[in-house]
Amino acid sequence: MKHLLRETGYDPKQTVHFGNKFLVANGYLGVRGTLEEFGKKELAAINLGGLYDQVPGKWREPVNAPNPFFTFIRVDHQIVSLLTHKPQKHQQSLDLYTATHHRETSFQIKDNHVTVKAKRTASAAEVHTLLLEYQVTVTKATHLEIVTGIDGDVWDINGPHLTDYQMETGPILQMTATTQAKGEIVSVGEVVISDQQYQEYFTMDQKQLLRHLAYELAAGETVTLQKQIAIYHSHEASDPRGACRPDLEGATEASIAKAWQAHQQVWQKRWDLTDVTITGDDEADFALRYSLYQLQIIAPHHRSGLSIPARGLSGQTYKGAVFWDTEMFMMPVFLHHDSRLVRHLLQYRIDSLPLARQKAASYGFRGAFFAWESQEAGYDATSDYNVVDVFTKRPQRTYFKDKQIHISGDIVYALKQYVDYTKDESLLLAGGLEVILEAARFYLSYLYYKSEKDRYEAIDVLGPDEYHERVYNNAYTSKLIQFTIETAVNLTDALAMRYPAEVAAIIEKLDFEEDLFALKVIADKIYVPQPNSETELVQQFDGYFQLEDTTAAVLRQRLLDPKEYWGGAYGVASDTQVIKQADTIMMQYLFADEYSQSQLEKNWLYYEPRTEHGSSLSACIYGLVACMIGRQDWAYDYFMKTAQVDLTGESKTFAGDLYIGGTHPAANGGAWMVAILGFCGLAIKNNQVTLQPRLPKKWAQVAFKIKYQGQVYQICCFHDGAKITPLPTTAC
Ligand code: IFM
Repeated sequence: MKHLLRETGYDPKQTVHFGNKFLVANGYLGVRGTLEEFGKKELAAINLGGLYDQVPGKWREPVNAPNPFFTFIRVDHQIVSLLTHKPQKHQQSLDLYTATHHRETSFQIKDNHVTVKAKRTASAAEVHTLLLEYQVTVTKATHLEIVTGIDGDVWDINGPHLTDYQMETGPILQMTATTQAKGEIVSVGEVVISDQQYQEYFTMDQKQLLRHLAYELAAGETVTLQKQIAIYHSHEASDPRGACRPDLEGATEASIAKAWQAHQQVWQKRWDLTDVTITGDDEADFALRYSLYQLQIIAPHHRSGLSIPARGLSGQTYKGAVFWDTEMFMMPVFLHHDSRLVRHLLQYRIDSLPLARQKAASYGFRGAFFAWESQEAGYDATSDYNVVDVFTKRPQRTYFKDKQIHISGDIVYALKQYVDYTKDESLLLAGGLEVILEAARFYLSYLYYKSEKDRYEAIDVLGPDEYHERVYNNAYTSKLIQFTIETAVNLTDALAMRYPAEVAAIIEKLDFEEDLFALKVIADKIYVPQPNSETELVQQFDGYFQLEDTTAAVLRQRLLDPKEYWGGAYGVASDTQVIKQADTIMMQYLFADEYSQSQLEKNWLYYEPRTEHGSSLSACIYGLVACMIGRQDWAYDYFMKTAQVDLTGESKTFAGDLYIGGTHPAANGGAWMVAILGFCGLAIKNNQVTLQPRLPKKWAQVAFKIKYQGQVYQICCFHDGAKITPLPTTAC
């Protein structure tokens, strides 16, 4: 089972892509896969999840911490690094099983062959701990200086976010800085242990604090430096500077070795449950494992109430905000392994309820309208002008924030999935039901009663396909509204039977009696576009079929500038049937039981050629539905595209000067969904684990585990059946 990602040779053009591809993270922070000597020009960053800052006039985004991995060498007083010298050999690798980043680089400096090896990680056992082992070998007697410290001159997209740098030297090197807007404190400390004698001195400038370790090495000697790092910020500790100290004081070689071990043990346990093995297709096998790696490094195992941004912890793109990506694309895989983690993620939405209420009220509605680009406590960071027109350079009005109302329903959908899968109703009583009721109340106040048709319509909305704004009766949105309202009514009734006092208290607290009655009255009058009786097609929104019928390829030829935005008021796609991503097909995937095979197939065949797949959320949904209609041959390419998105780096990374790249956790989750829910056909039916394998031709077998109702199942899928074994028995 391949678990090593390796790239050999050094190509500076790959630096940005490798920063994402070789990411290590632990749910608390992400360390971009740049090299130790790199700085902000190479987009080196330690991205702090959930800690945001705003510089006046710029977008609000997460903060990057000072970089404590910053290290380079001087060989006989001359700096030697990838930024100054061509390497003789270079390789960078990532061990997925231990979430450890490795590099090995050798330089020929006159007749001295100098080799630098480093490995580093962000501990999964103690999330404030980061570890670096740095090793230098020389073939000639050398005066070697290892310069290592904390680089506070960090890369920011909309910064600088840190100010008022405080520096301390001594056995613990520490840099503490303050964010601009809210004065949050970020503190980074480090200690080093060397296996050789050295002379030490410190240097500092405004944003950099370095220790210089000077060695006299004999020919053939190797020096190894162990570095332990602590990072805390104000969300985690009232005194972040002080919090770092106990972690670092008294560090020894043995204690650092123990920290490495503890980290590896956590990962061993994680993979034991989550790994998937695809036999017969090594490329797919590795791509799926890599996708699972990307998801696990960013999952907030350590803290409830934190969620996952759309670009994970790979940087500040998309303002470090949480989108529907988490609920609809990442939660399914997490749910099958770790319901506690899903609870952590859902808690984030429960905690966001006050701001969701405020957002609804700000538009004149009642209930809860959750943030489209959600930051801490549910603050909506979506800009009214999310796109810049390439021709006029003017910000373009977009309606993602105002009209993508399906977000509240997406959250309800995820809550319901959680309860159905775990049977844990305690989350409902601890805020979950309030989210559902307030989402339903929002839709109740949003829906428009069309008297001549005696039905409720969702007008002026924006569905998953972001190229068509402000449409009427988007099927996806309307279906999610109907689902939310039905869920609110049914769950309240069901829960009231088991927990009458608690439910009565919630209804009273929300003053919901009348609204509950109203929801019951309108529930079966909500208009959701249905398949046409002849064509079996569901129209994406009113008037969609009347738009110009063309393809993404044709639109590409119409572009005057390759970076033009396709949607909005004047985009090339806006007046055509070309859509950005799965929309009606997404709805049919979520509610597949309500459609016949023929309806699913006809819609797939209609919408796919009209889909640009301009979002990394699209391919997996087409792959899933292709599996559902028994077309695994169609599904395979969508699976590979989804599973390899962060390996190939083939998505856009820059729009003009704006960096928009990063990792794609929704696609990573989508890869698992296509493989396990699609190709293996895993489903829970009548509280039973069921499978309906429809494997791609070259896959001989898929082996994986899931945890359902506290029981771990080992599952093996073949072309002609499946084997489900409750553990501890080993199956494959
Ligand atoms: O949530 C998605 C959206 O559906 C399409 N644009 C990018 C967002 C973040 O991934």
